[in-house]
Amino acid sequence: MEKKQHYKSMCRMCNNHCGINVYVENGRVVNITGLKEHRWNHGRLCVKGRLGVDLVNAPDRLKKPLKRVGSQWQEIDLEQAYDEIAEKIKKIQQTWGNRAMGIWKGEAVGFLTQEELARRFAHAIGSPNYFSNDSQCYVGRWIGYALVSGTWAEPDFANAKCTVIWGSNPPYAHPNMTQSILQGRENGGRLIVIDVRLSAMARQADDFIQILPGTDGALALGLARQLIRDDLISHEFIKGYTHGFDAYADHAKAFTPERVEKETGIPAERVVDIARKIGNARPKVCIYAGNGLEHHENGINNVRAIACLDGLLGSLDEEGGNFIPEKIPLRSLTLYDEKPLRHLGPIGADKFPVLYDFRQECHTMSAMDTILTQKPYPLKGMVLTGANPALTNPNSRKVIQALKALDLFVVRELFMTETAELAHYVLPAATYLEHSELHTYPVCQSIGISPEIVTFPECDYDYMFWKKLAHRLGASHYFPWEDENELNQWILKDTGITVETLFDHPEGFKYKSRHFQKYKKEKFNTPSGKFEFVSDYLKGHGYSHVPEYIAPTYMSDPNPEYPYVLVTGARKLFYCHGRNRNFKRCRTAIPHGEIEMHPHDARQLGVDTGDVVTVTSSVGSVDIPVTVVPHSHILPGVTQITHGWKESNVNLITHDDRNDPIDGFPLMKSVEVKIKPKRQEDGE
Ligand SMILES: Nc1nc2c(c(=O)[nH]1)N[C@H]1C(S)=C(S)[C@@H](COP(=O)(O)OP(=O)(O)OC[C@H]3O[C@@H](n4cnc5c(=O)[nH]c(N)nc54)[C@H](O)[C@@H]3O)O[C@H]1N2
Ligand SMILES: Nc1nc2c(c(=O)[nH]1)N[C@H]1C(S)=C(S)[C@@H](COP(=O)(O)OP(=O)(O)OC[C@H]3O[C@@H](n4cnc5c(=O)[nH]c(N)nc54)[C@H](O)[C@@H]3O)O[C@H]1N2
Ligand code: SF4
Ligand SMILES: [Mo]
Repeated sequence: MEKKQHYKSMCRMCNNHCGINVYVENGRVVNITGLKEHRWNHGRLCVKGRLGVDLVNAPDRLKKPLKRVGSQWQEIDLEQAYDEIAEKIKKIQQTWGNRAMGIWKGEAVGFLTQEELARRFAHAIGSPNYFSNDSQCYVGRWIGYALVSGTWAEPDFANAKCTVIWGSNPPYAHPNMTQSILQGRENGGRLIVIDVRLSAMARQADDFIQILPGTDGALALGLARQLIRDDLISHEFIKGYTHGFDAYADHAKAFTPERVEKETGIPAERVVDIARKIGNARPKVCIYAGNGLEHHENGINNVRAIACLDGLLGSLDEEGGNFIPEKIPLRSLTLYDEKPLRHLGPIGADKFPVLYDFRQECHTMSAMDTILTQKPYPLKGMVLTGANPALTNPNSRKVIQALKALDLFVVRELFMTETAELAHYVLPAATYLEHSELHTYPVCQSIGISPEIVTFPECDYDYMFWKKLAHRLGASHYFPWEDENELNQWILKDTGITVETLFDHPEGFKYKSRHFQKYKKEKFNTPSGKFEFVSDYLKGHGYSHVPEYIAPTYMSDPNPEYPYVLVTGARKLFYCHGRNRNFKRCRTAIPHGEIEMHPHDARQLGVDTGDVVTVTSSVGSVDIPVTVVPHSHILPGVTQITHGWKESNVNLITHDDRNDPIDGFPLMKSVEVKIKPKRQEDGE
């Protein structure tokens, strides 16, 4: 009998890359446990991490390339599939031009190398049209923070005297972060949670501030006003290293505690109290902004208003504050310098230039309109890997209609998802246990590598896929590396670290020890080189230079037809977006979607837990079972639905065309809806 083999690797069931032990018997992954010595997770493994075994061995995994023939799927040889796809890409390029092709990477293939490969391939074949899940994920927060301080810093929770978790639920979404937050608390730090719901994190808090959806900017400005009035600010930081303080302070003046109460629903005296608690802990204050702040029409400015608090408190790049990690000089795979293509009009860059300036990302929502209208030019082909936009992008009906209208749609997947079903070719992908990947951990300033542990014959990993396709499209010189091992060596070349060293350090190789207050020697990565309370760059693009507050529409212009406000996407423990619904043990634990509803609203609607309601916005309707939550969980009139359920897909009712004007994020929270009980006679 074959001996059990043991590998040390990194989990990729979400983007946390926890260190793991992987056990293999007779070529089959049989167990995954947490890697004790790993710098990041210290042996902890969350419930999704364990599901890696279910993922790699799933009976419904795609192992053969499939081609659509009429309404049927036909198995096809892999090389034949590549040949046919390349021919079809060439035809699109010849007929409509290179920019008629789009490339899309999703959350599952992640960031760093996999993201850069997708970006590289797009440019290698002459198209500026790179799309991803990121333009509705962390990019809003990233841009919001980058506008203010040139970077999105990493909170040093363990050493904080006061931690503010704002619109995030780490116990479900970031298990490791939770450990550092609780460590800070054990060390005597205070924990403040600002959320629309009494989340798992909020239940651990010293102070839970329940806020109305989308009104966070008003609170941030109110806190700023109070901190300034009480003189709980860092004069040294403001004087030495910032730009635009007076204009910002002047703007904040209007946000009296009473005004904040009116905008946010938070009692005025609590605003004053929280400001004092935060101010008195300065500079050891960690503020972490989560996904709850995105998907609003004033999202970026709300994030900017929060980011500005770091400058007031002088907590940026402080121990126990928001720490700015130092980078490791990895070689970049993107071709933006070598082969810039902005002149070709990346989709969405005209409407949302800030998104393209900061991220070189195209706008996925605009892509759907472009496919359907051929304006500003035809987008005819799409190659997508590791995403399921038919379920995860707003306005699913339009997404499906658009993706179906493509001349060529290629999907690389593990499973036959809602998106894969729309494709012309579905190619089986390799899981994270089937290829080797580099990953950096900014908080620990360390880097790790994962080994290729098992393989399946026709499940190419991403690099091999892009390489084989590029070779058929006359772009082979952009993909010269024989395999991932050679590629990883090339990426590491300027760091002085080798692949072998990384394999010798499964705990993560520390590339640098931490230094604080680096701004005393180096400039901030902003146009002024300073911390920017106001942005002249934004002003140049016609936006407000101060982080202005605009109330969400359901507050400023309530529509009696849609009396409830819906937030979406609060993470659940077992699921990651559209993933894991095909695993039995997940379905047993959380069998279906739900709308979280206050008892008062449930009573008014005459419904109880388990009853199905129809939720309707101006975009569409969805039927979903009710969960009546405890009184303190959510405010009356506010509801929540998590995305990712085919049977009750909330993105059927979210908005693709109501966007944050700065970064183009879609309105998927603060959605105005009406709710009706679904009666038996309404049918299924
Ligand atoms: N209403 C609403 N919608 C949201 C959000 C919200 O808050 N509310 N959140 C948004 C956010 S933050 C994000 S990040 C997006 C995520 O949106 P997507 O990127 O579409 O994420 P997933 O649904 O996880 O899709 C990942 C797909 O990749 C497949 N996969 C898994 N591993 C691999 C692999 O190794 N290789 C390949 N090729 N495929 C693999 C999985 O089977 C899965 O179908 O959703 C967004 N959608
Ligand atoms: N288990 C699991 N883990 C995941 C994921 C997953 O799908 N499942 N997805 C991963 C990805 S791609 C991402 S982007 C992260 C996201 O991780 P987080 O940023 O932590 O996002 P959530 O866990 O959705 O928590 C968002 C919180 O914001 C609250 N909220 C909603 N609207 C508002 C608002 O207007 N104001 C305020 N203050 N709060 C609001 C919600 O009630 C919720 O508790 O999670 C990652 N981790
Ligand atoms: S948090 Fe869980 S799913 Fe995410 S990488 Fe860590 S163990 Fe894996
Ligand atoms: Mo995300």
